[in-house]
Amino acid sequence: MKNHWMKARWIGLITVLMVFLSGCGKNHLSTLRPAGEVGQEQFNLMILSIIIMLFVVAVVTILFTLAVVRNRRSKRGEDFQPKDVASNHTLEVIWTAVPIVLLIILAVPTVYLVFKQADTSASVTEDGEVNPEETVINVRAYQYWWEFEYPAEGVVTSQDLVVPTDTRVYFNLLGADVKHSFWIPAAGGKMDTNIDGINSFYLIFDEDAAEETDRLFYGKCAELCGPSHALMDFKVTALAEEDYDQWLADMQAIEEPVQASSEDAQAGQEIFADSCMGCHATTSTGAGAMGPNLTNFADRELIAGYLEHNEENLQEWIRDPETLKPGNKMTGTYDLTDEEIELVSAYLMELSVEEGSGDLEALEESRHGGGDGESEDEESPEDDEDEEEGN
Ligand code: HEC
Ligand SMILES: [Cu+2]
Repeated sequence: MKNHWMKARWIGLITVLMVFLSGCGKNHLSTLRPAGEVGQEQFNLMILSIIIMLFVVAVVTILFTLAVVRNRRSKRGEDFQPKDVASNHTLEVIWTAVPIVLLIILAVPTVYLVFKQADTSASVTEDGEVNPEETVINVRAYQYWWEFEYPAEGVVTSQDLVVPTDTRVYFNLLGADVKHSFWIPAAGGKMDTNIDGINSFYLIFDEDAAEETDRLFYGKCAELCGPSHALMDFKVTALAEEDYDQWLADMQAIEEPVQASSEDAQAGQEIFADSCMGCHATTSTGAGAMGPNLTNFADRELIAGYLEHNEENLQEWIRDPETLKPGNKMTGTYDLTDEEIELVSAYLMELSVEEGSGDLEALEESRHGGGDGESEDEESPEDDEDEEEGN
């Protein structure tokens, strides 16, 4: 009797777990819901290997069960000896040939896709320059943040990656300090960012998939790189081609640091020039800096890759980055009073490039539920963020 109860409890537990798991697989960060061709190909490969695995498991289980059931002592008697099939020629041929065939079935598409997805030859011209016809982005991974350079356009940004939809986006990956790994689960990857050589691949972001997720995908560092590895996130905004071009033009237009408008922000700008400018650029040029480029800081989705973007969090970050992101390279490099922190954050909150492109502002509002309900998607990324950050 008790045994039956134990069984029922297990079934209950497993059912609850399954319901729980079905909550996984959000559009904007799941490998299981590919957002483009590369992700889809990798997903298909996963399915193929799972089918082959299940086939092997099924065949072995059936043979094993048959052998056990048919040769039971109670049925066959005490002295029964099963037939000796050691070195049976036919059987040996079968169990050598079948795995070889299975491995070939797995190997052919795998090798084909490995080469196909690593083919970035279109991203360079014949004389080795970046091809201006293609979207090429140089990614540099730092402990614990990301820098994105658009070499053909001369634009640099950080933390929030902006890409066009429905076209190949070529990435050249490099690590600045230790080895990291670049991963946008919904779109494909991952690939290591090494220190001593560039790794390249491309991803595609479908326009339809982008619309479903309010144009926001999640990116991650997928290589344990230090105490704040888990906080080394970035966001990907996938825009239709013309909005993307507009964004690039807006970035390019900022050739000089934007003059702060309010009085507080002006005072903040001076503090920034004294204490922060050494590491942070406020024009969209110059890759390889000590800290993230802040040209479009106010337009970003998050602060430091994971904090909700508001002035309170910004001040907290400037006051005590070490608590928020242990081991980061900004800690202890300046000494500001609370008042100075307020002024400098007032300045940073003015660093926006999106005046020119109303579409991006509308997008921002729909992501944050401020708009008139463009985001019907009940699994909008916003919901998820609330869970993750526990606000
Ligand atoms: C020694 C170089 C250095 C100095 C000086 C410095 N920072 Fe930073 N800052 C960094 C680094 C590195 C990061 C990235 C930290 C991380 O996420 O791991 C960062 C991140 C930030 C971020 C988050 C950026 C983003 O895109 O989310 C803000 C905002 C910021 N710093 C503001 C400031 C301000 C304001 C000052 C001056 C009071 C300052 N920093 C001084 C190096 C520096
Ligand atoms: Cu990392």
